[in-house]
Amino acid sequence: MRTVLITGASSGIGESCALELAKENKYRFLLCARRVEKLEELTQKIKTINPNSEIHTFKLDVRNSEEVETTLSNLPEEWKNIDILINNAGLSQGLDAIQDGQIGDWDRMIDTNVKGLLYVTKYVIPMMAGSEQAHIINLGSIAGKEVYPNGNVYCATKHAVDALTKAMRIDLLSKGIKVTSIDPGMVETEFSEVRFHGDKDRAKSVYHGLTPLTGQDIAEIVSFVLSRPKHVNINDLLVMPTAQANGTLVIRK
Ligand code: NDP
Ligand code: 8X3
Repeated sequence: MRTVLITGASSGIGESCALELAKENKYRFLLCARRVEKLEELTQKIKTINPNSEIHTFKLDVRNSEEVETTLSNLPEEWKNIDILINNAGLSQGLDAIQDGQIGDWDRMIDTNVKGLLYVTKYVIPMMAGSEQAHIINLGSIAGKEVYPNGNVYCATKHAVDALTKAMRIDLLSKGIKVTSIDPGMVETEFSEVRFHGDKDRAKSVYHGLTPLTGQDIAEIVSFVLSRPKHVNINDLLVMPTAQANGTLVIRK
């Protein structure tokens, strides 16, 4: 059994990854997010798929470095060895021109997508020391490859994730830890609702007239990436809906 820690498992891509990997009977799960009630619901769903799954859920705000250190160092003894980290927790807030952006939105994106990812990674790496198949998967984005109008700070955070993925791959080479970036285009999750501060209609309109990716699509890719033999690493995987050519160009019918 490989122990996988998924951040942001309460929704979207993180939740789908847990459900997909649960089908395989090869993983035990450390699942965290701020909304613990959602993690309890997810635990029930996983148990339906695989009643024997071992799961430990806990509350974690990745933005708080002290909370990350204390929570991870106080995990129960049987959960102190980690094979796989899926750095998935992340968000976009606002879609405004740089001159109109809100400082609170900028802070939340930078603190979560960049600093949060760094904090979790820092404290998990030592927990991977005994692993034969250690692997870190970072959720990047098409927004980490291109910049689109009004995407400014979100794109900057995902460009930072892209740089950190490359840096981790270099620095962790001697430790035998694989590092992969999965970079999706539009995936229909709670992402747009969070971006538009709870405006469900505006969020829905993002996906109107096209077929976006689903969390399940990304989870199947994560499963494939994790299933490669020890000598094979997928460095970087860019995946788009067929209806989306790049960061800006979509075709709606
Ligand atoms: P969701 O909003 O559905 O899920 C985001 C998850 O991140 C939630 O579980 C949320 O949990 C968690 N999260 C947010 N802030 C924090 C925090 N401070 N501490 C801990 N957990 C946090 O969006 P997605 O599933 O779409 O997003 C997952 C990742 O995929 C993100 O990194 C996103 O940038 C990336 N991505 C998404 C794309 C898309 O189009 N949807 C495309 C490309 C990349 P909670 O609120 O309970 O804490
Ligand atoms: C999320 C995808 O295109 O909304 O990272 O930036 S996009």
